[in-house]
Amino acid sequence: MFRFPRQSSMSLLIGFVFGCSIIAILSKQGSQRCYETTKFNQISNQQYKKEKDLYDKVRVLCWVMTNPENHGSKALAVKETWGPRCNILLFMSSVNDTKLPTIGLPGVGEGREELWGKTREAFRYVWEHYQDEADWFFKADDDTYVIVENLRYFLSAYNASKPLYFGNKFKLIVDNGYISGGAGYVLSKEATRRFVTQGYNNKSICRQDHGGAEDVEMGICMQNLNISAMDTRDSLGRHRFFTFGADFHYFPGGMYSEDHWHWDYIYYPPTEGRNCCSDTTVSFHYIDPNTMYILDLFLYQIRPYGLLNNRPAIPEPPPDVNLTAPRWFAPPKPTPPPPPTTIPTSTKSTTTLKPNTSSQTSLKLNITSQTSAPVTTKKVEDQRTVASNNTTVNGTTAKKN
Ligand SMILES: *[C@@H]1O[C@H](CO)[C@@H](O)[C@H](O)[C@H]1NC(C)=O
Ligand SMILES: *[C@@H]1O[C@H](CO)[C@@H](O)[C@H](O)[C@H]1NC(C)=O
Ligand SMILES: *[C@@H]1O[C@H](CO)[C@@H](O)[C@H](O)[C@H]1NC(C)=O
Ligand SMILES: *[C@@H]1O[C@H](CO)[C@@H](O)[C@H](O)[C@H]1NC(C)=O
Ligand SMILES: *[C@@H]1O[C@H](CO)[C@@H](O)[C@H](O)[C@H]1NC(C)=O
Ligand SMILES: *[C@@H]1O[C@H](CO)[C@@H](O)[C@H](O)[C@H]1NC(C)=O
Ligand SMILES: *[C@@H]1O[C@H](CO)[C@@H](O)[C@H](O)[C@H]1NC(C)=O
Ligand SMILES: *[C@@H]1O[C@H](CO)[C@@H](O)[C@H](O)[C@H]1NC(C)=O
Ligand SMILES: *[C@@H]1O[C@H](CO)[C@@H](O)[C@H](O)[C@H]1NC(C)=O
Ligand SMILES: CC(=O)N[C@H]1CO[C@H](CO)[C@@H](O)[C@@H]1O
Repeated sequence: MFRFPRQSSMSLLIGFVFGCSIIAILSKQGSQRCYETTKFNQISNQQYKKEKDLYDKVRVLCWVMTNPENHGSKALAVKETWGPRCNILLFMSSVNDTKLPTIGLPGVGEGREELWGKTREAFRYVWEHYQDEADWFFKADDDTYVIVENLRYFLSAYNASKPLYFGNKFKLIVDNGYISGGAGYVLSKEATRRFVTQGYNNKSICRQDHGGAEDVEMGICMQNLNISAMDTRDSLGRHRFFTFGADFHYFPGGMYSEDHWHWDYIYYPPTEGRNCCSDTTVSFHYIDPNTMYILDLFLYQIRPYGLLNNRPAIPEPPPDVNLTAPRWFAPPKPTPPPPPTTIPTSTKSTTTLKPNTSSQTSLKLNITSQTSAPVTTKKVEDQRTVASNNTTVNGTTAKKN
Protein backbone atom coordinates (compact mmCIF):
# COMPACT_ATOMS: atom_id res chain seq x y z
CA MET A 1 0.00 0.00 0.00
CA PHE A 2 3.02 2.15 0.22
CA ARG A 3 3.88 3.59 -3.14
CA PHE A 4 6.09 6.27 -4.36
CA PRO A 5 5.82 8.72 -7.18
CA ARG A 6 8.83 8.51 -9.38
CA GLN A 7 9.88 11.94 -10.47
CA SER A 8 10.98 14.19 -7.70
CA SER A 9 12.25 13.86 -4.22
CA MET A 10 9.88 16.63 -3.24
CA SER A 11 6.82 14.75 -4.35
CA LEU A 12 8.39 11.70 -2.79
CA LEU A 13 8.43 13.48 0.51
CA ILE A 14 4.99 14.98 0.05
CA GLY A 15 3.61 11.61 -0.98
CA PHE A 16 5.09 10.08 2.08
CA VAL A 17 3.72 12.63 4.52
CA PHE A 18 0.35 12.68 2.80
CA GLY A 19 0.15 8.88 2.57
CA CYS A 20 0.97 8.67 6.19
CA SER A 21 -1.72 11.08 7.29
CA ILE A 22 -4.31 9.32 5.13
CA ILE A 23 -3.43 6.11 6.83
CA ALA A 24 -3.55 7.77 10.20
CA ILE A 25 -6.97 9.25 9.43
CA LEU A 26 -8.36 6.03 8.06
CA SER A 27 -7.10 3.97 10.91
CA LYS A 28 -8.87 4.31 14.20
CA GLN A 29 -5.64 5.25 15.90
CA GLY A 30 -5.58 8.64 14.23
CA SER A 31 -3.22 9.97 16.81
CA GLN A 32 -0.50 7.52 15.88
CA ARG A 33 2.27 9.34 14.08
CA CYS A 34 4.49 8.23 11.29
CA TYR A 35 8.00 7.20 12.22
CA GLU A 36 10.41 10.09 12.24
CA THR A 37 11.98 10.56 8.85
CA THR A 38 14.75 12.94 9.73
CA LYS A 39 17.30 10.92 7.81
CA PHE A 40 15.09 10.68 4.77
CA ASN A 41 17.25 10.23 1.77
CA GLN A 42 17.36 12.91 -0.87
CA ILE A 43 17.27 11.32 -4.28
CA SER A 44 18.10 13.77 -7.01
CA ASN A 45 15.56 14.29 -9.77
CA GLN A 46 18.20 13.56 -12.33
CA GLN A 47 18.81 10.07 -11.05
CA TYR A 48 15.20 9.21 -11.56
CA LYS A 49 14.85 10.85 -14.96
CA LYS A 50 17.81 8.94 -16.27
CA GLU A 51 16.39 5.68 -15.14
CA LYS A 52 12.83 6.48 -16.01
CA ASP A 53 12.62 4.33 -19.11
CA LEU A 54 13.36 1.25 -17.08
CA TYR A 55 11.24 2.39 -14.15
CA ASP A 56 8.14 2.12 -16.30
CA LYS A 57 9.21 -0.89 -18.36
CA VAL A 58 10.58 -3.12 -15.64
CA ARG A 59 8.11 -2.66 -12.81
CA VAL A 60 9.37 -4.14 -9.58
CA LEU A 61 7.26 -4.75 -6.52
CA CYS A 62 9.45 -5.16 -3.44
CA TRP A 63 8.14 -6.77 -0.32
CA VAL A 64 10.26 -6.71 2.77
CA MET A 65 10.10 -9.41 5.40
CA THR A 66 10.09 -7.75 8.80
CA ASN A 67 8.74 -8.21 12.33
CA PRO A 68 7.34 -5.89 15.00
CA GLU A 69 10.69 -5.55 16.75
CA ASN A 70 12.26 -4.14 13.58
CA HIS A 71 9.51 -1.86 12.31
CA GLY A 72 11.07 1.29 13.75
CA SER A 73 14.70 0.37 13.08
CA LYS A 74 15.71 -1.98 10.27
CA ALA A 75 12.50 -1.68 8.26
CA LEU A 76 12.55 2.08 8.73
CA ALA A 77 16.06 2.21 7.30
CA VAL A 78 14.85 0.32 4.24
CA LYS A 79 12.03 2.81 3.85
CA GLU A 80 14.43 5.71 4.11
CA THR A 81 17.01 4.34 1.70
CA TRP A 82 16.47 1.86 -1.12
CA GLY A 83 12.84 0.87 -0.57
CA PRO A 84 11.15 3.83 -2.29
CA ARG A 85 13.06 3.13 -5.50
CA CYS A 86 10.88 0.09 -6.05
CA ASN A 87 7.68 0.75 -8.00
CA ILE A 88 5.71 -0.66 -5.09
CA LEU A 89 7.09 -1.17 -1.60
CA LEU A 90 5.38 -3.32 1.03
CA PHE A 91 6.45 -4.37 4.49
CA MET A 92 5.19 -7.81 5.55
CA SER A 93 4.85 -8.49 9.24
CA SER A 94 2.67 -10.38 11.66
CA VAL A 95 0.92 -7.23 12.85
CA ASN A 96 -0.66 -4.25 11.15
CA ASP A 97 1.42 -1.21 11.97
CA THR A 98 -0.02 1.99 10.53
CA LYS A 99 3.16 3.92 11.22
CA LEU A 100 5.54 2.24 8.78
CA PRO A 101 3.04 1.01 7.47
CA THR A 102 3.15 -2.78 7.49
CA ILE A 103 0.78 -5.44 6.30
CA GLY A 104 -0.13 -7.82 9.10
CA LEU A 105 -0.45 -11.14 7.33
CA PRO A 106 -3.34 -13.03 8.89
CA GLY A 107 -2.57 -16.33 10.61
CA VAL A 108 1.16 -15.75 10.62
CA GLY A 109 3.36 -15.82 13.71
CA GLU A 110 6.87 -14.54 14.27
CA GLY A 111 10.17 -16.32 14.51
CA ARG A 112 12.40 -18.33 12.22
CA GLU A 113 9.95 -21.26 12.14
CA GLU A 114 7.35 -18.99 10.60
CA LEU A 115 9.40 -17.52 7.79
CA TRP A 116 8.14 -19.94 5.20
CA GLY A 117 4.55 -19.33 6.25
CA LYS A 118 5.10 -15.61 6.01
CA THR A 119 6.67 -15.95 2.59
CA ARG A 120 3.75 -18.05 1.32
CA GLU A 121 1.22 -15.57 2.59
CA ALA A 122 3.18 -12.56 1.37
CA PHE A 123 3.39 -13.81 -2.20
CA ARG A 124 -0.28 -14.67 -2.15
CA TYR A 125 -1.04 -11.18 -0.86
CA VAL A 126 1.00 -9.37 -3.47
CA TRP A 127 -0.45 -11.50 -6.24
CA GLU A 128 -4.01 -10.88 -5.13
CA HIS A 129 -3.54 -7.14 -4.75
CA TYR A 130 -0.86 -6.15 -7.25
CA GLN A 131 -0.69 -8.69 -10.06
CA ASP A 132 -1.47 -6.08 -12.70
CA GLU A 133 0.84 -3.44 -11.33
CA ALA A 134 4.20 -5.17 -11.42
CA ASP A 135 6.20 -7.45 -13.68
CA TRP A 136 8.60 -8.72 -11.04
CA PHE A 137 8.01 -9.62 -7.41
CA PHE A 138 11.05 -9.21 -5.20
CA LYS A 139 11.38 -10.50 -1.67
CA ALA A 140 14.01 -8.96 0.61
CA ASP A 141 14.80 -9.05 4.31
CA ASP A 142 14.92 -5.92 6.42
CA ASP A 143 18.71 -6.25 6.50
CA THR A 144 19.10 -6.58 2.74
CA TYR A 145 20.41 -3.53 0.89
CA VAL A 146 19.28 -3.36 -2.73
CA ILE A 147 20.42 -1.23 -5.64
CA VAL A 148 17.04 -1.22 -7.30
CA GLU A 149 18.22 0.43 -10.53
CA ASN A 150 20.65 -2.43 -11.08
CA LEU A 151 17.93 -4.93 -10.35
CA ARG A 152 15.81 -3.36 -13.10
CA TYR A 153 18.76 -3.20 -15.45
CA PHE A 154 19.53 -6.87 -14.90
CA LEU A 155 15.89 -7.92 -15.27
CA SER A 156 15.49 -5.84 -18.42
CA ALA A 157 17.14 -8.70 -20.32
CA TYR A 158 14.40 -11.14 -19.31
CA ASN A 159 10.77 -11.73 -20.12
CA ALA A 160 8.52 -11.66 -17.05
CA SER A 161 6.06 -13.96 -18.80
CA LYS A 162 8.59 -16.79 -18.49
CA PRO A 163 8.79 -18.89 -15.33
CA LEU A 164 12.05 -17.59 -13.82
CA TYR A 165 13.48 -16.70 -10.46
CA PHE A 166 16.72 -14.96 -9.61
CA GLY A 167 19.16 -14.42 -6.77
CA ASN A 168 22.24 -16.05 -5.25
CA LYS A 169 22.03 -19.73 -6.18
CA PHE A 170 22.99 -22.46 -3.74
CA LYS A 171 23.85 -25.98 -4.85
CA LEU A 172 22.52 -28.24 -2.09
CA ILE A 173 19.23 -29.98 -1.34
CA VAL A 174 17.30 -28.99 -4.43
CA ASP A 175 18.29 -30.74 -7.65
CA ASN A 176 18.47 -27.60 -9.74
CA GLY A 177 19.83 -25.51 -6.89
CA TYR A 178 17.79 -23.00 -4.95
CA ILE A 179 18.06 -19.29 -4.36
CA SER A 180 19.38 -18.18 -1.00
CA GLY A 181 16.96 -16.01 0.97
CA GLY A 182 19.17 -13.37 2.52
CA ALA A 183 20.31 -11.59 -0.62
CA GLY A 184 16.71 -11.46 -1.75
CA TYR A 185 15.13 -13.17 -4.71
CA VAL A 186 12.88 -12.05 -7.48
CA LEU A 187 10.10 -14.01 -9.15
CA SER A 188 8.84 -13.20 -12.60
CA LYS A 189 5.15 -12.53 -12.97
CA GLU A 190 4.67 -16.00 -14.43
CA ALA A 191 6.61 -17.58 -11.56
CA THR A 192 4.48 -15.70 -9.06
CA ARG A 193 1.31 -16.74 -10.84
CA ARG A 194 2.32 -20.40 -10.79
CA PHE A 195 3.35 -20.19 -7.16
CA VAL A 196 0.06 -18.73 -6.03
CA THR A 197 -2.37 -20.44 -8.37
CA GLN A 198 -0.73 -23.89 -8.64
CA GLY A 199 1.70 -24.29 -5.75
CA TYR A 200 0.17 -22.49 -2.81
CA ASN A 201 -2.69 -24.93 -2.30
CA ASN A 202 -1.10 -28.12 -3.61
CA LYS A 203 0.82 -30.17 -1.09
CA SER A 204 2.56 -32.24 -3.73
CA ILE A 205 4.14 -29.02 -5.05
CA CYS A 206 4.68 -26.72 -2.08
CA ARG A 207 4.88 -27.29 1.64
CA GLN A 208 1.54 -26.35 3.15
CA ASP A 209 2.41 -25.61 6.76
CA HIS A 210 4.57 -22.75 7.98
CA GLY A 211 7.63 -24.77 8.95
CA GLY A 212 10.88 -25.47 7.14
CA ALA A 213 13.65 -23.27 5.84
CA GLU A 214 12.06 -20.51 3.84
CA ASP A 215 14.45 -20.39 0.91
CA VAL A 216 14.75 -24.16 0.63
CA GLU A 217 10.99 -24.63 0.64
CA MET A 218 10.68 -21.97 -2.00
CA GLY A 219 13.37 -23.71 -4.06
CA ILE A 220 11.55 -27.05 -3.90
CA CYS A 221 8.33 -25.35 -4.82
CA MET A 222 9.92 -23.52 -7.73
CA GLN A 223 11.45 -26.71 -9.05
CA ASN A 224 8.14 -28.55 -8.85
CA LEU A 225 6.58 -25.71 -10.79
CA ASN A 226 9.28 -25.87 -13.45
CA ILE A 227 10.56 -22.42 -12.56
CA SER A 228 14.25 -22.00 -13.32
CA ALA A 229 16.73 -20.80 -10.68
CA MET A 230 18.75 -18.46 -12.86
CA ASP A 231 22.40 -17.46 -12.99
CA THR A 232 22.64 -13.82 -11.93
CA ARG A 233 26.35 -13.28 -12.46
CA ASP A 234 27.63 -10.79 -14.99
CA SER A 235 29.42 -11.81 -18.18
CA LEU A 236 32.73 -11.77 -16.30
CA GLY A 237 31.45 -14.26 -13.74
CA ARG A 238 31.17 -11.69 -10.96
CA HIS A 239 28.20 -12.11 -8.67
CA ARG A 240 25.33 -9.65 -8.29
CA PHE A 241 23.43 -10.98 -5.25
CA PHE A 242 25.44 -11.41 -2.06
CA THR A 243 24.65 -13.42 1.02
CA PHE A 244 26.90 -11.17 3.12
CA GLY A 245 28.18 -7.62 3.09
CA ALA A 246 30.69 -6.41 0.51
CA ASP A 247 33.63 -6.61 2.92
CA PHE A 248 33.07 -10.30 3.47
CA HIS A 249 33.16 -11.01 -0.24
CA TYR A 250 35.92 -8.52 -0.98
CA PHE A 251 38.57 -9.52 1.54
CA PRO A 252 40.12 -12.97 1.38
CA GLY A 253 39.67 -14.77 4.64
CA GLY A 254 35.92 -14.60 4.96
CA MET A 255 35.40 -17.79 3.06
CA TYR A 256 38.86 -18.85 2.07
CA SER A 257 40.76 -19.57 5.23
CA GLU A 258 38.21 -21.51 7.20
CA ASP A 259 35.32 -23.89 6.86
CA HIS A 260 32.73 -21.31 6.15
CA TRP A 261 29.35 -22.72 5.30
CA HIS A 262 28.91 -20.35 2.39
CA TRP A 263 31.83 -22.03 0.67
CA ASP A 264 29.94 -25.32 0.62
CA TYR A 265 26.68 -23.80 -0.53
CA ILE A 266 27.49 -21.44 -3.32
CA TYR A 267 26.58 -22.84 -6.74
CA TYR A 268 28.91 -20.76 -8.91
CA PRO A 269 32.55 -20.01 -8.14
CA PRO A 270 32.95 -17.24 -5.56
CA THR A 271 34.85 -14.13 -6.52
CA GLU A 272 36.95 -11.90 -4.29
CA GLY A 273 38.91 -8.69 -4.15
CA ARG A 274 38.25 -5.95 -6.66
CA ASN A 275 36.52 -8.53 -8.81
CA CYS A 276 34.25 -9.69 -6.02
CA CYS A 277 31.28 -7.82 -7.23
CA SER A 278 29.67 -6.93 -10.49
CA ASP A 279 29.56 -3.27 -11.53
CA THR A 280 25.84 -3.88 -11.58
CA THR A 281 25.61 -5.54 -8.20
CA VAL A 282 22.05 -5.82 -6.94
CA SER A 283 22.14 -6.69 -3.26
CA PHE A 284 24.07 -7.27 -0.06
CA HIS A 285 22.82 -8.93 3.09
CA TYR A 286 23.41 -8.46 6.85
CA ILE A 287 23.44 -4.70 6.38
CA ASP A 288 22.62 -2.84 9.56
CA PRO A 289 20.58 0.38 9.40
CA ASN A 290 23.52 2.75 9.76
CA THR A 291 25.37 1.04 6.94
CA MET A 292 22.29 1.39 4.75
CA TYR A 293 22.38 5.15 5.16
CA ILE A 294 26.10 5.23 4.43
CA LEU A 295 25.76 3.04 1.35
CA ASP A 296 23.04 5.37 0.17
CA LEU A 297 25.28 8.36 0.73
CA PHE A 298 28.04 6.87 -1.39
CA LEU A 299 25.81 5.49 -4.11
CA TYR A 300 23.30 8.30 -4.55
CA GLN A 301 24.96 11.48 -3.41
CA ILE A 302 28.74 11.47 -3.54
CA ARG A 303 29.95 11.39 -7.15
CA PRO A 304 33.49 11.48 -8.46
CA TYR A 305 33.57 14.22 -11.07
CA GLY A 306 33.59 13.29 -14.74
CA LEU A 307 32.97 9.56 -14.68
CA LEU A 308 31.49 7.99 -17.77
CA ASN A 309 28.98 5.23 -17.70
CA ASN A 310 29.45 3.03 -20.73
CA ARG A 311 27.21 0.16 -19.90
CA PRO A 312 25.48 -1.51 -22.81
CA ALA A 313 21.76 -0.91 -23.09
CA ILE A 314 21.06 -4.47 -22.05
CA PRO A 315 23.33 -6.46 -19.75
CA GLU A 316 25.41 -9.13 -21.42
CA PRO A 317 24.18 -12.66 -20.79
CA PRO A 318 25.50 -14.45 -17.72
CA PRO A 319 28.11 -17.20 -18.18
CA ASP A 320 25.57 -19.91 -17.42
CA VAL A 321 22.86 -18.61 -19.67
CA ASN A 322 21.39 -22.05 -20.40
CA LEU A 323 21.77 -23.29 -16.85
CA THR A 324 23.99 -26.16 -17.82
CA ALA A 325 27.02 -25.29 -15.67
CA PRO A 326 27.83 -27.98 -13.13
CA ARG A 327 28.02 -27.10 -9.49
CA TRP A 328 31.25 -25.51 -8.32
CA PHE A 329 33.22 -27.18 -5.55
CA ALA A 330 36.05 -25.81 -3.50
CA PRO A 331 39.52 -27.07 -4.33
CA PRO A 332 40.76 -29.59 -1.82
CA LYS A 333 42.27 -28.11 1.28
CA PRO A 334 46.06 -28.28 1.40
CA THR A 335 47.21 -30.87 3.90
CA PRO A 336 48.62 -29.15 6.97
CA PRO A 337 52.41 -29.38 7.26
CA PRO A 338 53.75 -31.72 9.93
CA PRO A 339 54.39 -29.91 13.19
CA PRO A 340 58.03 -28.86 13.57
CA THR A 341 59.73 -30.95 16.18
CA THR A 342 63.48 -30.48 16.44
CA ILE A 343 63.94 -26.96 15.27
CA PRO A 344 65.82 -24.53 17.51
CA THR A 345 63.66 -21.74 18.89
CA SER A 346 65.57 -18.99 17.12
CA THR A 347 64.66 -20.21 13.62
CA LYS A 348 61.34 -21.77 14.48
CA SER A 349 59.05 -19.00 13.38
CA THR A 350 60.53 -18.52 9.94
CA THR A 351 60.69 -22.21 9.16
CA THR A 352 57.14 -22.94 10.21
CA LEU A 353 55.80 -20.01 8.29
CA LYS A 354 57.00 -21.34 4.96
CA PRO A 355 54.66 -24.28 4.42
CA ASN A 356 51.78 -22.17 5.68
CA THR A 357 52.44 -19.37 3.28
CA SER A 358 53.13 -21.48 0.24
CA SER A 359 50.09 -23.67 0.66
CA GLN A 360 47.91 -20.62 1.08
CA THR A 361 49.35 -19.06 -2.00
CA SER A 362 48.75 -22.09 -4.16
CA LEU A 363 45.20 -22.28 -2.93
CA LYS A 364 44.64 -18.70 -3.89
CA LEU A 365 46.19 -19.11 -7.28
CA ASN A 366 43.83 -21.96 -8.03
CA ILE A 367 40.87 -19.91 -6.97
CA THR A 368 42.03 -16.99 -9.03
CA SER A 369 42.41 -19.01 -12.17
CA GLN A 370 38.89 -20.31 -11.75
CA THR A 371 37.25 -17.02 -11.05
CA SER A 372 39.01 -15.05 -13.72
CA ALA A 373 37.91 -17.49 -16.40
CA PRO A 374 34.41 -18.56 -15.46
CA VAL A 375 33.74 -19.89 -18.93
CA THR A 376 36.31 -22.60 -18.45
CA THR A 377 34.97 -23.81 -15.13
CA LYS A 378 33.13 -26.54 -16.95
CA LYS A 379 36.45 -28.05 -17.94
CA VAL A 380 38.10 -27.22 -14.65
CA GLU A 381 35.12 -28.62 -12.75
CA ASP A 382 36.54 -31.21 -10.47
CA GLN A 383 35.60 -34.80 -10.51
CA ARG A 384 33.94 -34.66 -7.14
CA THR A 385 30.71 -33.45 -8.71
CA VAL A 386 27.73 -35.23 -7.23
CA ALA A 387 26.57 -37.39 -10.07
CA SER A 388 23.32 -38.20 -8.35
CA ASN A 389 22.22 -34.61 -8.52
CA ASN A 390 22.89 -34.05 -12.15
CA THR A 391 20.09 -32.03 -13.60
CA THR A 392 19.94 -30.00 -16.74
CA VAL A 393 17.64 -27.09 -17.08
CA ASN A 394 16.95 -25.34 -20.32
CA GLY A 395 15.55 -21.88 -20.15
CA THR A 396 12.09 -22.55 -18.87
CA THR A 397 11.80 -26.28 -18.38
CA ALA A 398 13.48 -28.44 -15.81
CA LYS A 399 14.09 -32.10 -16.40
CA LYS A 400 15.65 -34.59 -14.14
CA ASN A 401 18.05 -36.88 -15.91
C1 LIG B 1 -4.50 -6.41 9.25
O1 LIG B 1 -5.55 -5.68 8.70
C2 LIG B 1 -6.23 -6.34 7.65
C3 LIG B 1 -7.23 -5.39 7.06
O2 LIG B 1 -7.98 -4.80 8.05
C4 LIG B 1 -6.87 -7.60 8.18
O3 LIG B 1 -7.51 -8.30 7.15
C5 LIG B 1 -5.79 -8.48 8.77
O4 LIG B 1 -6.35 -9.62 9.36
C6 LIG B 1 -5.00 -7.71 9.81
N1 LIG B 1 -3.89 -8.52 10.24
C7 LIG B 1 -3.67 -8.85 11.50
C8 LIG B 1 -2.49 -9.71 11.76
O5 LIG B 1 -4.39 -8.47 12.40
C1 LIG C 1 7.50 -13.04 -23.54
O1 LIG C 1 7.08 -14.37 -23.36
C2 LIG C 1 5.73 -14.56 -23.77
C3 LIG C 1 5.34 -15.96 -23.35
O2 LIG C 1 6.30 -16.87 -23.70
C4 LIG C 1 5.62 -14.32 -25.24
O3 LIG C 1 4.28 -14.49 -25.65
C5 LIG C 1 6.05 -12.91 -25.55
O4 LIG C 1 6.07 -12.70 -26.93
C6 LIG C 1 7.44 -12.66 -25.00
N1 LIG C 1 7.77 -11.27 -25.15
C7 LIG C 1 8.88 -10.87 -25.70
C8 LIG C 1 9.11 -9.41 -25.76
O5 LIG C 1 9.72 -11.66 -26.10
C1 LIG D 1 -1.27 -30.96 -7.50
O1 LIG D 1 -0.11 -31.09 -8.29
C2 LIG D 1 0.00 -32.35 -8.90
C3 LIG D 1 1.36 -32.41 -9.58
O2 LIG D 1 1.53 -31.32 -10.45
C4 LIG D 1 -1.14 -32.57 -9.86
O3 LIG D 1 -1.04 -33.83 -10.43
C5 LIG D 1 -2.45 -32.45 -9.10
O4 LIG D 1 -3.52 -32.51 -9.99
C6 LIG D 1 -2.50 -31.14 -8.35
N1 LIG D 1 -3.67 -31.12 -7.49
C7 LIG D 1 -4.56 -30.15 -7.55
C8 LIG D 1 -5.68 -30.23 -6.59
O5 LIG D 1 -4.47 -29.24 -8.35
C1 LIG E 1 6.78 -29.61 -15.15
O1 LIG E 1 7.37 -30.19 -16.28
C2 LIG E 1 7.15 -31.57 -16.36
C3 LIG E 1 7.94 -32.11 -17.51
O2 LIG E 1 7.86 -31.27 -18.62
C4 LIG E 1 5.66 -31.82 -16.48
O3 LIG E 1 5.42 -33.19 -16.52
C5 LIG E 1 4.94 -31.23 -15.29
O4 LIG E 1 3.56 -31.35 -15.43
C6 LIG E 1 5.29 -29.78 -15.12
N1 LIG E 1 4.76 -29.32 -13.88
C7 LIG E 1 4.09 -28.19 -13.77
C8 LIG E 1 3.55 -27.86 -12.42
O5 LIG E 1 3.92 -27.43 -14.71
C1 LIG F 1 22.15 -21.39 -25.07
O1 LIG F 1 20.89 -21.35 -25.65
C2 LIG F 1 20.84 -20.53 -26.79
C3 LIG F 1 19.42 -20.47 -27.23
O2 LIG F 1 18.80 -21.67 -27.05
C4 LIG F 1 21.76 -21.12 -27.85
O3 LIG F 1 21.72 -20.30 -28.99
C5 LIG F 1 23.16 -21.17 -27.31
O4 LIG F 1 23.98 -21.81 -28.23
C6 LIG F 1 23.21 -21.92 -26.01
N1 LIG F 1 24.50 -21.77 -25.43
C7 LIG F 1 25.13 -22.78 -24.92
C8 LIG F 1 26.47 -22.46 -24.33
O5 LIG F 1 24.68 -23.90 -24.87
C1 LIG G 1 50.28 -21.68 10.33
O1 LIG G 1 50.26 -22.99 10.82
C2 LIG G 1 50.25 -23.05 12.22
C3 LIG G 1 50.40 -24.50 12.62
O2 LIG G 1 50.15 -25.35 11.55
C4 LIG G 1 48.95 -22.45 12.71
O3 LIG G 1 48.90 -22.50 14.12
C5 LIG G 1 48.87 -21.02 12.26
O4 LIG G 1 47.61 -20.47 12.61
C6 LIG G 1 49.04 -20.95 10.76
N1 LIG G 1 49.10 -19.57 10.36
C7 LIG G 1 48.35 -19.10 9.40
C8 LIG G 1 48.54 -17.67 9.08
O5 LIG G 1 47.53 -19.78 8.80
C1 LIG H 1 46.42 -26.05 -7.67
O1 LIG H 1 46.59 -26.36 -9.02
C2 LIG H 1 47.78 -27.09 -9.26
C3 LIG H 1 47.93 -27.22 -10.75
O2 LIG H 1 46.70 -27.45 -11.36
C4 LIG H 1 47.69 -28.43 -8.55
O3 LIG H 1 48.88 -29.16 -8.76
C5 LIG H 1 47.51 -28.21 -7.07
O4 LIG H 1 47.31 -29.43 -6.41
C6 LIG H 1 46.31 -27.33 -6.83
N1 LIG H 1 46.23 -26.98 -5.45
C7 LIG H 1 45.15 -27.10 -4.78
C8 LIG H 1 45.21 -26.66 -3.38
O5 LIG H 1 44.10 -27.50 -5.28
C1 LIG I 1 25.62 -34.50 -16.18
O1 LIG I 1 25.05 -33.70 -17.18
C2 LIG I 1 25.97 -33.30 -18.16
C3 LIG I 1 25.27 -32.34 -19.09
O2 LIG I 1 24.01 -32.86 -19.45
C4 LIG I 1 26.47 -34.55 -18.89
O3 LIG I 1 27.43 -34.16 -19.84
C5 LIG I 1 27.10 -35.46 -17.88
O4 LIG I 1 27.47 -36.67 -18.52
C6 LIG I 1 26.15 -35.78 -16.77
N1 LIG I 1 26.82 -36.52 -15.74
C7 LIG I 1 26.25 -37.56 -15.17
C8 LIG I 1 27.07 -38.22 -14.14
O5 LIG I 1 25.13 -37.92 -15.43
C1 LIG J 1 18.79 -28.03 -23.87
O1 LIG J 1 19.45 -27.15 -24.72
C2 LIG J 1 20.37 -27.78 -25.57
C3 LIG J 1 21.12 -26.69 -26.32
O2 LIG J 1 20.24 -25.65 -26.66
C4 LIG J 1 19.62 -28.73 -26.48
O3 LIG J 1 20.52 -29.40 -27.31
C5 LIG J 1 18.88 -29.73 -25.64
O4 LIG J 1 18.09 -30.58 -26.46
C6 LIG J 1 17.99 -29.06 -24.67
N1 LIG J 1 17.43 -30.02 -23.75
C7 LIG J 1 16.17 -30.00 -23.38
C8 LIG J 1 15.78 -31.03 -22.41
O5 LIG J 1 15.37 -29.19 -23.80
C1 LIG K 1 21.18 -34.19 -4.36
C2 LIG K 1 20.08 -34.79 -5.03
O1 LIG K 1 20.16 -35.74 -5.80
N1 LIG K 1 19.02 -34.38 -4.68
C3 LIG K 1 19.41 -35.03 -3.94
C4 LIG K 1 20.72 -34.45 -4.03
O2 LIG K 1 21.67 -35.32 -3.54
C5 LIG K 1 21.49 -35.75 -2.22
C6 LIG K 1 22.35 -36.94 -2.11
O3 LIG K 1 22.02 -37.84 -3.15
C7 LIG K 1 20.07 -36.16 -1.90
O4 LIG K 1 19.90 -36.21 -0.50
C8 LIG K 1 19.12 -35.17 -2.44
O5 LIG K 1 17.80 -35.60 -2.26
